[in-house]
Amino acid sequence: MFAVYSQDHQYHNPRFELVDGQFSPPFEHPRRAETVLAQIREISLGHILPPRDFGLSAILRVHDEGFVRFLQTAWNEWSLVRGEGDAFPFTWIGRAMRRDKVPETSDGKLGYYAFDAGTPITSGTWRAATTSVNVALTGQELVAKGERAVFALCRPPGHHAARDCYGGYCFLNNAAIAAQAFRDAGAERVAILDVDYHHGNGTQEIFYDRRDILFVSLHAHPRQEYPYFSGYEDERGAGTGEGYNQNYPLPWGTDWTSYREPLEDAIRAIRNYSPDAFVVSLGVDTFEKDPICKFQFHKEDYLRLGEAIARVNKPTLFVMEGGYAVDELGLNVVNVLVGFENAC
Ligand code: OKP
Ligand code: ZN
Repeated sequence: MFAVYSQDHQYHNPRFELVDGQFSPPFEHPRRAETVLAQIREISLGHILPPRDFGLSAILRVHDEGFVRFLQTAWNEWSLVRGEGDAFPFTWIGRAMRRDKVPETSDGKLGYYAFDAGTPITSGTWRAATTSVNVALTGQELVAKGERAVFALCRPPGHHAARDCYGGYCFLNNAAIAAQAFRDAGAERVAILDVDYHHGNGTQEIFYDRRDILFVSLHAHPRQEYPYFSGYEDERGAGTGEGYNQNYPLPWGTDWTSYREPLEDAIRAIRNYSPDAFVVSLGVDTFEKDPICKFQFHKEDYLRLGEAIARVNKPTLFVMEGGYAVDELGLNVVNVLVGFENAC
């Protein structure tokens, strides 16, 4: 299997993250991608290709233009007022406040476009986030041209980024942009399976009213877990997209034994949909030792997960999302890819 990687992810290297009311070392850091790269080299997964530059057009198929321009200039505008540190919002749109007006100032725009306070924007965030999109799109192009499967080693991740919102360590939605690119390259139906521990609220929102892109997600229940306000079972899509969004919220403590059935159900739904292309939002923060998550996957379970994904039996693009147990991260990711390849 080809992998796509660029070291430019390193341009997103925040100094701190707001965790439990304190500025602490970030969970989402450059070493994550490097350890996954080392592990795919170690097992000789296949050639590792650099991304090519796709420009902004594919991004603008999915994201709001004002939002994209904001991300592009956010840190520069912040630094003119606030100096060299990373940009954090300090305000939010309250329930009954105006969401139809975008403020002009740095603080105002950060509050308008962010949905959490744990996602700093740094001087290099735009460069890293657009590279991450290019990694996904390079993988997408290879799959569209006939590869059975490609692994896009994206960083920063993307599945929390919505049409005009960033948060959850995500700025641009790599998986959604790739799924739309499959459609634009002629695929009639695209399925996305999100196995990250957290609900992919961004991907869900982007395709919520569409039936040409099926979104299926297994994740920790939002009544207990981030992102809290999205990911319930009754979110099933809207309008012509009704029935084409499927959530499997699962309780804290979920292990492979209790994950298997909902996963089989999800895979069955995707097979019935018969997509022309298949995108997997691959987070391995379901791991028992993940520092910010509460599922109980063991390392061998990722082989089984890869086998299950292979049963969809369609051209497949893996897009890297979360996973924060950095010592085991590479092995867990590779186990999914190896399990997949062995079952093909
Ligand atoms: C991104 B992805 C820790 C809070 C962490 C943010 C989680 C973002 C996850 N106390 N909150 O889906 O892996
Ligand atoms: Zn996650």
